[in-house]
Amino acid sequence: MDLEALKKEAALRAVALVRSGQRVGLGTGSTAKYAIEEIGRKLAAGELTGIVGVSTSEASEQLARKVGIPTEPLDPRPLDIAIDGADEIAPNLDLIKGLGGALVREKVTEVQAGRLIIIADHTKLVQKLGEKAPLPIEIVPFGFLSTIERLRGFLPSGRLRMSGAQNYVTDNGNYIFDAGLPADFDAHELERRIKGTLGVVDTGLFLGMAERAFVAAPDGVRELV
Ligand code: ABF
Repeated sequence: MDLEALKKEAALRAVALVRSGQRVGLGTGSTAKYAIEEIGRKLAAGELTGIVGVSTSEASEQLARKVGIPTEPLDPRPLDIAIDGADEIAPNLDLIKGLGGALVREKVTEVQAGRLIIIADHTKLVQKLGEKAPLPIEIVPFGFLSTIERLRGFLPSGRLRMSGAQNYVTDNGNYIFDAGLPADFDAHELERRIKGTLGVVDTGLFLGMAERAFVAAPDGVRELV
């Protein structure tokens, strides 16, 4: 089974938790795409009604519209559920997210969700965060070299994300510093320290936010809680 089929399997398991009338956070990335498509399919088939989607990126908003999911911008009302991918999933369901560039909108949206359901293929499982992926950190463009210098004071390895010859720009108009993580660190302390760094908007550490994860492997979908 190829990775795309696995991602879709995980996505379908998550969408099975969505109920008619719910406000649903729509994640970003190639796995979340399958969830958005499945919600659209269920709406078209009458298997779901009255869904309102809240998108975590411009790309997801466009896809949601294309597949017929009514959407609304985020407002202070809670979301019933959000479904999103991840770049790394630790055994306690702490996550690294943001290689897709949507970490701030994802975090701002998903913190309001009663349930955050993560969907992924088995390559995203790690024993410790930072094992495979860098930690994306969104920073404001103004004075970005100074912000990076401050971050390098305690995260010496890492680089500004590029898109070809240009700096990569998020949906919020910001830049991303992809930091290598040290071998040993306390995730909450690291999050506190990074967010306390002038010029930082937020990090791709999603700690204690996920309720469960559906992780698809060739021998089946594992549900982690
Ligand atoms: C979003 O998409 C991000 O938080 C994460 O960076 C990425 C995962 O993408 P994919 O599902 O394409 O691997 O969920």
